[in-house]
Amino acid sequence: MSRKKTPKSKGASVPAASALAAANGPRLACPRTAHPGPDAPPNGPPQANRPSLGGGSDLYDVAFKVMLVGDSGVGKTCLLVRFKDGAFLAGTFISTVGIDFRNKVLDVDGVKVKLQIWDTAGQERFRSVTHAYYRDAHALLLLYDVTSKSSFDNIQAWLTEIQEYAQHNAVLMLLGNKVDSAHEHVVKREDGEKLAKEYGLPFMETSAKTGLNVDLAFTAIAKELKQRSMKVPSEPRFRLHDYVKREGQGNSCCRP
Ligand SMILES: Nc1nc2c(ncn2[C@@H]2O[C@H](COP(=O)(O)OP(=O)(O)O)[C@@H](O)[C@H]2O)c(=O)[nH]1
Ligand SMILES: [Mg+2]
Repeated sequence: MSRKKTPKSKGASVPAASALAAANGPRLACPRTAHPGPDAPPNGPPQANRPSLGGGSDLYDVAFKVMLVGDSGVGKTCLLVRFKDGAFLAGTFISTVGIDFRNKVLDVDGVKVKLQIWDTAGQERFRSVTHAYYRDAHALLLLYDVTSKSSFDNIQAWLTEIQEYAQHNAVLMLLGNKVDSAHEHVVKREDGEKLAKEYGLPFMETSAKTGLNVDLAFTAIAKELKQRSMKVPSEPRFRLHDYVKREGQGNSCCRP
């Protein structure tokens, strides 16, 4: 975590990743908005206590790194675009290459929390790029696609990776994305809930297309990280699992 009032950037891609661009053929993905300026550090992610980001005028009190992980095509980039820009546009030929990040500052109980969200490419060939970033992540959002059984089956492999490379106390959340989809939901909500329970993870179904539970997922992470970093004795303890269960729309607890 970093704690410094500093201007924010909109994000940047890592030079090493661009070298991989040629190897990554185009595929369907949601489009991104104008690409951010070259404010990423040359040798990996910004250090936690070093305000390495510039440009823009938003200030923050605390900053955290969040990683989006999961198979290719589950909707990581779309989820980030939905959260950052409130948009969903399908069918453009832009793909995530290696790793990329965007910043967003949230107001959490009067504290400005900057989330620096790292969007990874799920392809095997980029795994080595991604591994280097796990250790700096304060939180990881692990996605599968409710219309893809294989993306769900691979969650265990992703969890193994996370256990191996991420910090042991990183905040994790499991998200079943594309819940809006007209395609058959081959992964039922109950399957997601069961897996999440097995691993002690908070869980929600999301839609980058409609925005269902997208802001909530990031807000929940921001609240948890903020609470962990700024222990205010008078503040009631934030309980991530309870918050997600209570606030998540479409959760089985809240259906009629
Ligand atoms: N119906 C639906 N399609 C989605 C959703 N999220 C992503 N997609 C589509 O799934 C494809 C892959 O999305 P993308 O964000 O590139 O996946 P990534 O490889 O995990 O980053 C694109 O064609 C998106 O338009 C969603 O919530 N609902
Ligand atoms: Mg992507």
